[in-house]
Amino acid sequence: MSLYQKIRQQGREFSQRTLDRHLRLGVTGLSGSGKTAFITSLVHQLTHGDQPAHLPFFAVVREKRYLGGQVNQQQVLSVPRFPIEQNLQYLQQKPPTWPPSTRGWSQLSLTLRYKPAAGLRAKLQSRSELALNIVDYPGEWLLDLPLLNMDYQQWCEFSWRLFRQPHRQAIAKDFEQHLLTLNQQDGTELSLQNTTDNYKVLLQQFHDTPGAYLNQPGRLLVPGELAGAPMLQLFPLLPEQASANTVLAKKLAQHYKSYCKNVIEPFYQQHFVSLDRQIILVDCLTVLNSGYAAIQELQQALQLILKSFHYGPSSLLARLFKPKISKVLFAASKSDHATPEQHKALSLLLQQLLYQPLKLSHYQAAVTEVMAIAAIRASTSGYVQVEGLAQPCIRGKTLQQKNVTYFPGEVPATIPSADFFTQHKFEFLALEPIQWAEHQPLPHVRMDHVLQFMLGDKLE
Ligand SMILES: Nc1nc2c(ncn2[C@@H]2O[C@H](COP(=O)(O)OP(=O)(O)OP(=O)(O)O)[C@@H](O)[C@H]2O)c(=O)[nH]1
Ligand SMILES: [Mg+2]
Repeated sequence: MSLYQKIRQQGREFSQRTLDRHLRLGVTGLSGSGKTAFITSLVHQLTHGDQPAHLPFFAVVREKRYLGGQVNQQQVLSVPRFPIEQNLQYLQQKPPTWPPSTRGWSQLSLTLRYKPAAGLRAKLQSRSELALNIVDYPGEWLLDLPLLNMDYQQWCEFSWRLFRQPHRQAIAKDFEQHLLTLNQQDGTELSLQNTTDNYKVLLQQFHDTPGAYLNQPGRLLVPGELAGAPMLQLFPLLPEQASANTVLAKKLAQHYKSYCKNVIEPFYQQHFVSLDRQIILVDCLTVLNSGYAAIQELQQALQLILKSFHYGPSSLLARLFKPKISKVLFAASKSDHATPEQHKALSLLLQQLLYQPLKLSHYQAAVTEVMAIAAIRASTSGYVQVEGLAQPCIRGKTLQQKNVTYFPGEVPATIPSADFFTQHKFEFLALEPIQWAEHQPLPHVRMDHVLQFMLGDKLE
């Protein structure tokens, strides 16, 4: 982006923010939590969903004041644009499929038009506008944020404590062995690259292990435009190796510092520092499938990530010069994998999972809410008769393209104990999207509640 373009864009945003007509919505979640599906649904609901029956809880639509939303033309052509049209195409295929996992960052800006409800704005204007900015990125990159609060030595200690957890230990054995035989005075390019390649294999194995969420650095898994950059030659030495004054330890500490300064810090500044509102998506059902250790690691990951955000009330001056997140929605995503009467338990489970972070954000005075949602509903719900009794069930298509009608099981309202998991197995199935045509509203669960919580007050 040229300096001139940057200044122009910033100027436009500044004037909209001065008028309080601009909102940056942060969509936060680990890889696979449903960020891309959520943004796709949000944009489609805002640009097509003006039917009160489809979004009954979204006041501006229910009150027939919504005049429509429009995706803005990208002002700066070098900025990657969120591929909304392609994502919708995936959902329209026969059979429909989910948009692929995200490999780089992209953004989209929308203009929402509405009739003000009452007050001064309604007296002065027959229509008003709100600009909405959203960014998508690979979930793996989010896990880099906690690295900003550690130095290389601390990261090595943190990593090896993690790698010694029961669900990771066996997988990390080969890499540990590799490090033990490594010449600690060899800081050559070839040696660094070789061990980095080994570490990359380990990270990929972790990534494919259910419940192993905390895989750092994120750019080793999804390098984006950084593929081949020397600072990506990065891996955690064993803590006793990292604290020794060797050529290798010094070189890796240098790469770590450079990675934090040149990659994580700018990414954080550009996309996370000035958020106004945030939705945190958590896939609680998949983590239940993966067991107790997975739940603990998910909690740890969320707790670490949420420390990176600034929460608090938003005055106009604060919004302009020291932005803070004033509203946070904790959403249990993919709730359509469970039957509707289980959704209450699902949001209670999420609330418990986030106990620490929630306490933190309450403490810092953001308005928070917890709910179970599905950005793009992939099942229909109903009842089947079992021995004369109506049993709730859902219908959908598995990823193996098999039509199924079943009761996926009860969702525990609190985190089950480690013992419970030794006797009980949760099996919430992943489902393919429902066949859908673009002129139809995109099926969802509680996206109208999400929109009302996130945007309702700005569309008054
Ligand atoms: N049933 C159902 N499945 C969903 C929903 N949203 C996401 N999924 C499933 O979750 C998978 C991951 O969703 P994404 O939106 O790609 O997740 P992401 O957070 O963008 O993941 P990364 O791009 O890897 O960071 C999808 O491929 C779907 O299988 C939903 O609302 N309902
Ligand atoms: Mg994605």
